[in-house]
Amino acid sequence: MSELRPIRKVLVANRGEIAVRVLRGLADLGIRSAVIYSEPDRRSLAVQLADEAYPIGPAPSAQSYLRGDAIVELARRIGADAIHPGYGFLSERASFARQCRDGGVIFIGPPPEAIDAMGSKTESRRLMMDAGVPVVPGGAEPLADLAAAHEEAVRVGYPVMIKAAAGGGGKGMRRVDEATELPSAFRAARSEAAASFGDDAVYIEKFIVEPRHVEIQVLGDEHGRVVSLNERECSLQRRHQKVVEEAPSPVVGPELRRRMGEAAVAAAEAVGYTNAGTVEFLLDESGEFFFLEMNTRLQVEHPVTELVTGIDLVTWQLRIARGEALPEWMEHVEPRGHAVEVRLYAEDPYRGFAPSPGVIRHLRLPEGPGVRNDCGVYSGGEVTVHYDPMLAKLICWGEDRPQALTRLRRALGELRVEGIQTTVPLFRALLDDADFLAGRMDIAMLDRKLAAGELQPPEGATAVTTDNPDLPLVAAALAHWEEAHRRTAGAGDAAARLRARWRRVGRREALRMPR
Ligand code: MV4
Repeated sequence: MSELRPIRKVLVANRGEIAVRVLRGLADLGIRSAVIYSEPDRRSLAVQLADEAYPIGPAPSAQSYLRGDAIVELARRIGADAIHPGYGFLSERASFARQCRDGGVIFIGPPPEAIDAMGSKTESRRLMMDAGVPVVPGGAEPLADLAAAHEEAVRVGYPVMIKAAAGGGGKGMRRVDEATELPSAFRAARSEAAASFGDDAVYIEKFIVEPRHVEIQVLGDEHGRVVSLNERECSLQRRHQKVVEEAPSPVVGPELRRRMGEAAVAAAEAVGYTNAGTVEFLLDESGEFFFLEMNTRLQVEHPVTELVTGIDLVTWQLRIARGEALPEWMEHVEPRGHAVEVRLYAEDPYRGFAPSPGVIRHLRLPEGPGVRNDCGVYSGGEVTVHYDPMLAKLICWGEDRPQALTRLRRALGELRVEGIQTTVPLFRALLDDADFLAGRMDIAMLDRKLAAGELQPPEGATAVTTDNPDLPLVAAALAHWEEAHRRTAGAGDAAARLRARWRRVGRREALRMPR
């Protein structure tokens, strides 16, 4: 094996759970780690776990985690051979990948040309059509004017979707059901595209009704091999934010998996892709799938793929970046068992997902067979309003989907987060939802159920209180102590202090209950 470029030290240009995840990958390869941190992150878990940590600026991302120049300069100064961008922040900026290249620092990700090619929806659609990857029916050219939009919509057939050419993530997107709605939707999509991307170009696609979001994980090396590591089902999302992901998809069998995998590999090859990437598809009820976009980074939900393939994606990102070749066996990886991930956000799901910053007064993470936590916080740590509210991911593996879900139920029962509200009660509710349990879902299901007031916390607040497995223990301990105290009446100050302490435990337990 020729290791063309030794990597001895890596700068992690990110924060939170993904910085921690990358640090672990570095440690597992015996590579020295450094991390940047903003002022509010100075006591973060990533800072505590890294071999070296460097301040990068104040809270606003533009003055800290997005300072590409300063980050490349820092990497050079501290002798880091490479930068891992994590997800978000600089991870999908071709300009940053170029800055790294120009500065002689390895960018752990795809070449800037591949990021650029996938960054434009119209360009990537053209490339995918040429590569034989199925795309949603529609145009590949920006629409000149309203007349062109009318013509295209009739050709494609209503309902249609107007999308920003420069877009992604749902911005500048409008569903249009009939011709009368087209003029206002066209204008709205245009101005939103201009505001969001500085480019008002829009195009038209057929609207796919109630599809699933199924994506394929790929890895590409620098020796011409691109492999598919199979699919993740990501339909459970709220307003374009994924909430639950799993692998494999409950509706993808070996044949569809093979075809989607081949399409994803063709997509990656068409843009000269290397490193880890994800090809997103819409999968309709008939089993037809359509390329949506490619995410040119490591994704939040990568652990479900790791758990069903046994492949450590972060260490492979590093190995690819130092020039290693992917082994031949990676062409034939089948999912083993089933994995489910839930994202713990510091948000109150029953108050409109309002942010819930504060100090984490107590954190008890679940453990045991089939349980993995990718967590960026700790007991006593503070959650601020400055960044994405995702605190941690809980990922459970089982031999099959029912066992994975049973373990998730067990793990959620063990989990305690005190001091802030989290999305945990929503997951408990989902585990009682017949559609979710049956694997029936589409991209609109979560929003639909939330709007209908479904997915309330199981049995309501008081019932949950009696469910708390700790309360009987506390009660028994208190009774035992009081009995002992009666027999040694007059034991004095120590006993009074102990009694006061038990009362505090009781009060804390009461506060611990979900509201
Ligand atoms: C679509 C679609 C239906 N038909 N395109 C949303 C974000 C962007 N990445 C693409 N999106 C969609 N494009 C056509 N032609 C439905 C969505 C969509 C969606 C896609 C994936 C995951 C969640 C979604 C939620 C709402 C809409």
